[in-house]
Amino acid sequence: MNTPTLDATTTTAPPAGVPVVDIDPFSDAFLTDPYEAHQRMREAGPVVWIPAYGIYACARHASVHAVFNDHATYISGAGVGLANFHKEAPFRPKSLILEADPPSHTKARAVLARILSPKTVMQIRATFTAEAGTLIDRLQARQATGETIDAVKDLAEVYPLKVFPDAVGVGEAQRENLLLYGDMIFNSFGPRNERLQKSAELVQPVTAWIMAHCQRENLRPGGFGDLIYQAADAGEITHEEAPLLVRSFLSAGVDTTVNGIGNAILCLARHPDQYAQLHADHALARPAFEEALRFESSVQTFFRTTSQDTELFGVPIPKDSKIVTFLAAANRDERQWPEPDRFNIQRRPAGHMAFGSGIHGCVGQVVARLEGEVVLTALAKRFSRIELVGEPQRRLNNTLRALASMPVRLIPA
Ligand code: OVV
Repeated sequence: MNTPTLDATTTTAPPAGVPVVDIDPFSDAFLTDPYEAHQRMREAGPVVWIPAYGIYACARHASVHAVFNDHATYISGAGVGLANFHKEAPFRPKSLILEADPPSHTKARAVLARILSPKTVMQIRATFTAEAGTLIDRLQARQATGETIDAVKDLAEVYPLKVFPDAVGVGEAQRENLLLYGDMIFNSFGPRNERLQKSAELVQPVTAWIMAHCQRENLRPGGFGDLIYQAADAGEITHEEAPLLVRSFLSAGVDTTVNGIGNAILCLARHPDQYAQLHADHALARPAFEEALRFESSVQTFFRTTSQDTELFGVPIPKDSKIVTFLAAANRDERQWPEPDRFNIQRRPAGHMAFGSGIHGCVGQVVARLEGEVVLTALAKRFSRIELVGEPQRRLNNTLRALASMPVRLIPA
């Protein structure tokens, strides 16, 4: 299970009083099927020790929730990946929201929260709905000519790559760059393994494109990106901070929803009884997407760093320790959910950790939910079944539960 990494990880002696779980959460085997290892960690205790990286880990819902809701003890400013920015320089300028703590986080958060508000969702809903319908009509027509549709490449990647950059105000050309960038960013929260090195090589030629699209002159007036510059005009943030906040949209806004939608479609394809309920009642689109987020969380892990010596569920943790939280494991904790390994769209999984929790809880979640809802609604309206016609392929990522391809047959109603 412990595949060697390119990291010079010295196995640190386990601190006393912490159960040791000997896993490598960034190995191919773990990322392909993490659920058994999640169970082992949850069983071992609320806080465990992973010797391969010398880190603490939380896999239970209660301990993940506790960490996220004590942002003063479990800080983000030292990075939310394995790297401790107190000990090594961040590989890119730190995100002003993700990798920040109050008070600076508060200001950035307020600007993004206003731009990505429920009021914004009311304004973009009609467009997002129409785009989902148009795309899926086109897929149905292509399928009618005998083509096999790939629910990842033709749908889960295409839809967010259309609507979200449109809303941010990024031009149409070379948008696929955002997928490469997202893959690299989410790999960068893990160790410097081969996976990160490969995606970093692939992204190298697109970095200049990403940075250029953080600049005001390349953002459509009135789009989410331009609204950040308007906040700078109003003095809420500085003009130097604006491009970095746009970068957060481009980092976090595509690969997350691509895989949220992909995972949801896979759940529904593998559970035809659940899809049948959705087909019969389109109002289940939203709860179905929510349940898919719980069942196959797009973002599997985030780290925090202790700002002081502390104790978590009786486990002493020294200052400046790294703690990995397994959002996806919390979402299947039998202490929290009845029959956690059952995908059930009638469940109302309030309190799931797929968007995190506390002051860093996903600021884009209303937009993510909108995308998931309208795609699942458009599918439910047109098709009575989604059949897998080939084995879905995973795209292994250090942080994301991601898919590379999923050949399907969409059965018209
Ligand atoms: C939630 C998230 C993921 C990746 C990047 C960022 C945020 C960012 O702010 O750059």
